[in-house]
Amino acid sequence: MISVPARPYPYSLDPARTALVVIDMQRDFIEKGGFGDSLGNDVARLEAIVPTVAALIDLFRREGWLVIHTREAHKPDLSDCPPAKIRRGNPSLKIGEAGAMGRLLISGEPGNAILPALAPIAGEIAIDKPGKGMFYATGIEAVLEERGITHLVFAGVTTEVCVQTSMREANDRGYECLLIEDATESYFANFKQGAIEMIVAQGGIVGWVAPLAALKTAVAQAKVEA
Ligand code: C5J
Repeated sequence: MISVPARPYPYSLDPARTALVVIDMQRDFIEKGGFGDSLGNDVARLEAIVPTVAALIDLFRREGWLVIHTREAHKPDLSDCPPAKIRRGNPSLKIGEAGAMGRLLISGEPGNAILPALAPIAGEIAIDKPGKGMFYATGIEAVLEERGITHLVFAGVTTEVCVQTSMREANDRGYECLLIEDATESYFANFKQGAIEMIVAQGGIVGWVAPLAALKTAVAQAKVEA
């Protein structure tokens, strides 16, 4: 077991049973002309975490640990997108309409792709999710069970929407969840901080939070002690 200094208390993980989940690091949320931009958000805030997310993915790849990527994505015929979701926010461009990077939030469109710097490689899992959470209508639970995964380390965007929803879904299913706080971001700084505090409150009611440096140091330390 590897013990990571974290809030609200150290997080223990078994590498053989741990996966990294990188939530929605896709052009639609991070680049101008995408879905996030259409809702009036300042997308530049999210781009700042790309190097940290890349370093976290790199750590998992070097250790040979499982990496899972998610995309918020709908089928081209929108049969998996509730009309309420399309209407929500009265955006300048709606889900399914053509924007600067193709149809917004539609699987296979250029804007729906994960950023090239963070793109999945062979052996990694990439899932499309029609909702905010990674478990709703994705089939990922069976995949995790088959691989014996019990611990999930989270990164990605946005902290209080798809990351927090996925962590809560995972927590309710019994997974031990750690959020890497400098590898997640929100369009709203106070929402990121608020989500983090909600996760660690009440003895870690949703899970644990730690910076990437704490995870890296713990992994290196475990090797020295082995
Ligand atoms: C949002 C997400 N914010 N990936 N999606 O709609 O957090």
